[in-house]
Amino acid sequence: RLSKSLSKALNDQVTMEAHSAQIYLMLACWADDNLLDGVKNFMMKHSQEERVHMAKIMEYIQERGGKVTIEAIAKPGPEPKNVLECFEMVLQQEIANTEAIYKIVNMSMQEGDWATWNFLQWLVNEQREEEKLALDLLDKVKLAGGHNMTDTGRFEFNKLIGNTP
Ligand code: OFO
Repeated sequence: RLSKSLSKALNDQVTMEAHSAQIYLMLACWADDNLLDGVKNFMMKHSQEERVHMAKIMEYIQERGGKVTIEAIAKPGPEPKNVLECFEMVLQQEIANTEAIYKIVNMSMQEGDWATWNFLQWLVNEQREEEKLALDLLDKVKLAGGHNMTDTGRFEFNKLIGNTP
C-alpha cells in the first residue's frame, strides 16, 4: 500500500502532468494563431501524451490503495513571442517534469517502495525521450534561424515538425 507521502507526491505529479498538457494546448493555440499548422499538430499530440501520463499515474495511485484528488490547474503562459521561445518553453517544461519525477523516484527508494520505484522507471524513460526530442527540435529551430528566422525558415521548420512523431 502507498504511504501517505508517496500518495501525495504522486497526486501532485498528476496535477503537474495536467499542467503540462495545458501548456502544450496553449502552445498549440499560439501556433494556430501564427499559421504554423505543423507546430500545432505536434503540440496537440504532446498535450494528449501528457494526459495519458496523468491517467496512468492516477490509475497507479488507486491500484495501490491511495487517494487521488483532482486539483486546480494553474493557467499556462504567457504565450511565446516566436518559434525559438516556444521550443525553449517545451524544453523547460520537460526538464521541470523530469526533476519532479526524480524527486518521487528518490522518495520511493528511501521508503523501500520498490513497486513505485519500478512503476516510475517507465516515466523516467519517457522523460529521457521527451527531453531528447525537445533538444533536437530546439537545435533545428536554431538551424532554421533562431531569433532571426525568416518566413522561409518558419515554413521549412513547420513542415519538418509536421512530420515529427
Ligand atoms: Fe512530458 O512527460 Fe509527462 O511527465
